[in-house]
Parts: sequence; C-alpha cells; structure tokens
Amino acid sequence: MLYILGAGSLGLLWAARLQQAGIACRVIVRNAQQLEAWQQRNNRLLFNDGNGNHALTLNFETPDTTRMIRHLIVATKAHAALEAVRQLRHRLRPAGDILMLQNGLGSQQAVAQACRAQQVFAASVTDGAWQPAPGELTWAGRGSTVVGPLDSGAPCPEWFNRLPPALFDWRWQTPIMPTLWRKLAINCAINPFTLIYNCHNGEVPTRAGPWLDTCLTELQELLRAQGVTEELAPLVHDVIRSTAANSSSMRQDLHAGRRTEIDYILGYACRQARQNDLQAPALERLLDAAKDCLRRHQLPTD
Ligand code: NAD
Ligand code: KPL
Repeated sequence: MLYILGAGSLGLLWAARLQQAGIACRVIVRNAQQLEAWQQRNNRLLFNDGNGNHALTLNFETPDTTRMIRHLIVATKAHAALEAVRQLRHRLRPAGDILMLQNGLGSQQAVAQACRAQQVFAASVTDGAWQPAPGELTWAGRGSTVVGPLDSGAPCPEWFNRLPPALFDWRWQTPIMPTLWRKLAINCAINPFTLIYNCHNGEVPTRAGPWLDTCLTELQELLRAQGVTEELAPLVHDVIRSTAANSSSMRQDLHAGRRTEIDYILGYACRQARQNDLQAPALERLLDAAKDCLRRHQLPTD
C-alpha cells in the first residue's frame, strides 16, 4: 500500500495514475473537514489526463488513522512538508521509505533529519497538474520524474519498478542533488521575475534584461560550488522558450492568494551563496523585490 500525503494537484495526479495502474494507494488529507468534503463527492475524482475524462474513486483518510505506513509519498508544498510528515511520525515503519515531490530545496533535508529511521528519496518533477474545481484534476503537461536517494546510497524502492511507463515517465538518478540543484537554479531564474513583472515565462528575458544575465552568472557560480558544471544559461533559455505561454507556479500561487515557495527556491539559493562566501547581489536584489511584491499582496515572504 502506498500512502500519498496531501490531496492537492500533484498528490491527486499520483493517486489517479496509481489507481489507473491498479496499485493500491490511500490519500491522507489534512483534516476531518477535507475528508468530509471528499465523502460528500463519494470520493470521486474526475481526472482529465489530456486524452479524456476518467471518473475514479479514491481512498482518503486523515493523519490520525492508525494504519502503519511503509511507503509514503509527500505531496504537500515545501513549507508544509515537515509539519505534515511530523504528524504521521508514529505511523511510519522503521526502514520504510519517504518520497519527497517538492520543488526547491530545504524541505527534503528537513524531513530527512526528522525521520532518521526511514530512507528519504527526492524527486524532480516536471509534470503540470491543476484542479479546475474541487474533485477535478487536469494533467495539463506530461513531464518526467527523476528520483534518487537524498543523502545515502540507498537502492531504488522496489515499488517504483511497478509504475507503468505509460503513466509514469520516471528514471532513477544517483546522486540526485545535482538534478535538484539544476531545477532549483532554473526556477530561481524564471519564477521570481514572473512574480515581480507579473508576466508569463516567455516575457522574462525582455522584462528583466541584463538583470537576468547577472542572475544566471551568479547561479552558475552557485552550481559550480555544488559540483554542477553544466552551462545554465542555455538550459534556462530553453525552458523559457518551451514554457513561454505558462504562468509560473509562483505567479499562479500569487494570483490565487496562496503562500509561495520563494523561501525554498530563491531564499535557499541566497542562503547557500552566503554560506559559500559567494557574492550574489543580483539574486539578493531579486529576492528583496519578490518579497516586496508578496508583502504588497499581503502574502507571507517565507
Ligand atoms: P497544492 O497546494 O495543490 O497541494 C498541496 C496539498 O497539501 C494541499 O491539498 C494541502 O491541503 C495539503 N496539505 C498541506 N499540509 C498538509 C498536512 N499537514 N496534511 C495533509 N495534507 C496537507 O500543491 P501542488 O501543486 O500539488 O504542489 C505540491 C508540491 O509539488 C510543491 O512543492 C510543488 O512545487 C511541486 N510540484 C507541483 C507540480 C504541479 O503540477 N502541481 C509539478 C511539479 C512539482
Ligand atoms: O517549474 C516551473 C514552475 O513554474 O515552477 C517552470 C519550469 C518555470 C515552468 O513554469
């Protein structure tokens, strides 16, 4: 049995695909109120996978259920992950595994520190999923999932090999940190600019101008300090081109009045630059501008 913590867009995307693959899973919602809302919809999810709609019945439960958990997939936002896992600690089997799906960095390490008896894995996910209405989920962009152990040589959990490739385009990568850092750098170079200029991804180079180039140089230095030598600028411009019409996840959060993951993306990068004695004034200025924007919208800056 796989347990998914968090019934948001990505958690439901995993639950829907596992259900379609015939792999048993249960979704852990935040509280009794959320559970009741699902029960009132007969636990039905209308899943649009891009080819059509599928009515699925999922299994939900609250964190205080007593069943023990061997395999946990954490699908909350980065800032909610540690607290969400902590409330399940008494249910986690020693030597079980925890898969973290969060964007950015920091939440994965926090959970690994809190759950030393379990193996923690982290994934970089490029799927795009959103919820048009309660009880509905749209798989808007088919992406891929790169997964690996956070800070050990742990082998790939056996259950991963049961994921059908048609539904899960995943690959094992060890070490995983370079992949997570690359994704973090791409998000640092795009998402905060879309926030402060309130623009789509494709407009970032024209709106930011040389500020983007300086940020890319500083991010490249930061990547180098992590042992990642790949050229960042072409990678970022490729992503900007291929997602030109997208509203970044950070801008979507802003427009929906939700807390963003800024502290786990650009905040994390700036803290790491300081710890490595790297000068990153353009990134620091970007972080300040992003926080100003969030304050103006009365949203948390962490
Ligand atoms: P979301 O806000 O839609 O879902 C998060 C869910 O976690 C919410 O339903 C919330 O109620 C739940 N939650 C929070 N605290 C909880 C707790 N204590 N117990 C149980 N549930 C709790 O967010 P999302 O879009 O699904 O994103 C989740 C993570 O995946 C983020 O880090 C995001 O950056 C990353 N991600 C999302 C996508 C995507 O397409 N949505 C793609 C790639 C990566
Ligand atoms: O990952 C993304 C996000 O919005 O968080 C990018 C790559 C910027 C695509 O929108």
